[in-house]
Amino acid sequence: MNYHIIGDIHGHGDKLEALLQRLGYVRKSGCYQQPGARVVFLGDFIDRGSSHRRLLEIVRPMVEAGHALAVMGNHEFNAVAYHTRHPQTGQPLRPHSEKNQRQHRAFLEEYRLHEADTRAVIDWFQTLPLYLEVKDDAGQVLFRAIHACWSAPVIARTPQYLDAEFLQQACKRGTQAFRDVEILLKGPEIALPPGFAFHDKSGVERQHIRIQWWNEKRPVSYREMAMVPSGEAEKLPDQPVPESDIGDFSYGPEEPPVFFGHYWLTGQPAPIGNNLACLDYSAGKGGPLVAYHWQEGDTGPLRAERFISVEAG
Ligand SMILES: [Mn+2]
Repeated sequence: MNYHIIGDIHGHGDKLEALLQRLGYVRKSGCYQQPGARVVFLGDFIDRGSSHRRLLEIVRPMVEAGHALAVMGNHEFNAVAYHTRHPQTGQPLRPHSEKNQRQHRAFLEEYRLHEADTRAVIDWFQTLPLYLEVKDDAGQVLFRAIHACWSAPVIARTPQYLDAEFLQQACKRGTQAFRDVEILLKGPEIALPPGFAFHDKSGVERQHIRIQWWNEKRPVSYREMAMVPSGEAEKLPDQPVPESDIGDFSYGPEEPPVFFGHYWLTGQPAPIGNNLACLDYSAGKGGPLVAYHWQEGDTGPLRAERFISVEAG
């Protein structure tokens, strides 16, 4: 089996259709397919673009017919919470605040609140796993897929699918479930020591850094562990990060390859490490939609020449 692993689409059904065609998928009886090949979607289907319906009418049939697998992104998680009410209080699990509404607006323009087709799509989001291992016929793991961060200890204590009770827990700030879902779907962040800060891409001053969760150097400094815009790393301390902050994060070279999205990368698509590849190259903000072609029988390091991008639909 060949696999095409596809990064964050964010409402751009035109880019998805162009990429699938480029990869050799053909629409038959309303469903894109290719003999001997399957897609793995890394989540964040929604929010931002203006062709959600077109996109979801491609993705859902592919997953339901077994031509694709998919994991949940933070935007699908938020959507499930936004459209689900707490059974006791009757309040939405994600408040309909101005900020949350704004983040979700592009989706809501195509799928209106409380309508039956919206409910159907949200129910489908809830069936998506938080993490996935793709195996060969002999049961050996070929590779892993997750929206933002593969952390073995977090995954070990987190259910693969969101049932009603876990969903309620995960929407409650301060719970273990809330923290764990943030790590898996948004990636871990740690606080800088007092007095330190950097500026993010929008120029906003921040005291928390996103970390390279795969970095297994120990001890490791804040500067080495941080994912910050170029030029900002020098502002970070050269002192070691306390183990209590990063004990759950590392990804050894002997582990199966892991594909993830979420990080809004730019530039020439390439692996982050021999067994690590991020496939989010900002399709939601004018960037290309990117896939990785995993060929049957692949072993050894991931390769830059297996990345395939389309700029526009
Ligand atoms: Mn994301």
